[in-house]
Amino acid sequence: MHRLVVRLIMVAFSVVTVIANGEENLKFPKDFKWGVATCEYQNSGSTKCPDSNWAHWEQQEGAIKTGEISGESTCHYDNEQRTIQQIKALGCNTYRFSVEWSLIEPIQGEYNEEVIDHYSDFVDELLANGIEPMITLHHFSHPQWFEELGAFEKTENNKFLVLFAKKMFNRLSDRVKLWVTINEPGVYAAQGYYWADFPPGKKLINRQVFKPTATVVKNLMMAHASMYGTMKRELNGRECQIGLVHQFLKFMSANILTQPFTTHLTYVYHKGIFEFLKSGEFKFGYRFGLGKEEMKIKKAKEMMDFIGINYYTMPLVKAEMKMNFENTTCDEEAGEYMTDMPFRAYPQGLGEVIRECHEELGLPIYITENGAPDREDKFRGRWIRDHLKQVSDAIADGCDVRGFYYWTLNDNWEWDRGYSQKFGLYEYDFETHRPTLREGSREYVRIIRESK
Ligand code: GCO
Repeated sequence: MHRLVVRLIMVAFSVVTVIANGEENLKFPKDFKWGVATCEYQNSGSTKCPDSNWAHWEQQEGAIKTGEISGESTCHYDNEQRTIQQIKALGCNTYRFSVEWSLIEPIQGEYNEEVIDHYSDFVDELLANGIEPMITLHHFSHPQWFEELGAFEKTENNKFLVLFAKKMFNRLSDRVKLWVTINEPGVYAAQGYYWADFPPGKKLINRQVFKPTATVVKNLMMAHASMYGTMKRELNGRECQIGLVHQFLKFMSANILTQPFTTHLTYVYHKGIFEFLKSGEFKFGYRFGLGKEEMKIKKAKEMMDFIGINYYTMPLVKAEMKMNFENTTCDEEAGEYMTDMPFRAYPQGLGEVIRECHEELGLPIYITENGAPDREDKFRGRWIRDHLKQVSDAIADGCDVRGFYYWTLNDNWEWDRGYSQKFGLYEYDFETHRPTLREGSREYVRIIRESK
């Protein structure tokens, strides 16, 4: 309550800046956090992280649609200064990145202190450059030994992630104030167990189809709750905010025939989790033939200090589809367009989910990922402006959005799609290892500059 009052006073007194941005007016509080988001595995690849489940997975025939392996990617781990200079050139004052568990604990129980020191030094460097770190503890990649133990298929494995979280938190929470436990539990479970195109690629466990999706989501939620509780107990008076990042992936139907399918998919990726966050009651798979799992633990408010929204699209489905979006479309008459993945640009969806979170969860909000794959840089600037307009409008309506992290800094490894998707604000030359700011990205730079 006290924090809420302080926050309201701060918002009331903070000078709100108006940006003359074409016909649109974008307004952000003075203390708004401007960021970019990355993931270590996607940027350091299997060369640096050979003990990751992803390094093992991508070697399998057919696992990666482009037939590539991640290799060195953008050599993120060994280029801290370059990363920092790139972030500064954008005018950003915060950076979301992941600490790679498979590098830190490549063998169960054996921590590599050098790697932990590396992240600690990186945090110091970020802070010295006026960039606030936001750390993600689990971003799809984890040690292969954890995968071989059954990862989140078994509740008893959660303790390994909790121990890792505790170790990193104790080392860095004197300086890192923003923490994400798990990135996109819904996507992790759906890709790994429902579609089976991410590791471990299992649709069937004990002959029960789809049951694993429900079990894995449930265990991820329990892992989050345990991480949160453990980290909070380690605070010792420090002020840290700990949250969960969820992708708000809702599917819409282009025609009535696809409605049962879109309802089902929305449930798998989003609704089952969101209902749980609202009520504390988990009834995953209920009525959806997913294998039933039930539990009652805590509501979002009791187990997170903020919600991280990852938002890209609300796919418009025209026929039964696989997760490669091949049967999705857009409404061109309404000014919509397709990105390269291809999914449609649907900025109003971001406004909708921000309002939904504000009303239903009542927690501070960070937009922890938003961005577009746009190889030719045809619409990046427009995408950025349109999505930030939604954020600005939601703030004007009273939603407590505290920051925005663009996905992502450089073109990088897009999981099962290899290097085919160009999400970078910087175009990355994988031969010379040189990043170049894209024209469209200047819109982000401009909006940030004018909001300060
Ligand atoms: C995810 C991730 C990122 C992706 C990004 C673009 O949503 O899968 O958090 O790792 O690269 O979303 O697809």
